[in-house]
Amino acid sequence: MLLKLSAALILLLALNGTAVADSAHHAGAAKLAGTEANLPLIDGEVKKVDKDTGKLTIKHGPITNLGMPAMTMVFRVNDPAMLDKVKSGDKIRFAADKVSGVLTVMRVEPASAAGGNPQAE
Ligand SMILES: [Cu+2]
Repeated sequence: MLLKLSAALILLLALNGTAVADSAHHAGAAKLAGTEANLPLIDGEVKKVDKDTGKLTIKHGPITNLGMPAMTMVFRVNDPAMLDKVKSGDKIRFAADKVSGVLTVMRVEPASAAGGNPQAE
């Protein structure tokens, strides 16, 4: 009787575990698909460009999607080409997210682009 009960319990746990793993998998896939487009653009100022390590030091405003207050800190960049687009002292707007636990700049644009591009008119 006891043996039968534990067998049933184990079966239940196994089924449960499968369900949890499955839903986690789907949630992860959905997050990946929509992540970058949904990230808010943060105001920042480039303090340092480090092409050797692929990192940017940015003085940034609050990053709401990461729950981070304004500060100056180092970010990894998602694409090394970003390091050629900015230089120290540039005012930028950027999106940041955690990629494998590392704070990463996902996209960056000059702050002036938001106010209208003269070339587009
Ligand atoms: Cu920060």
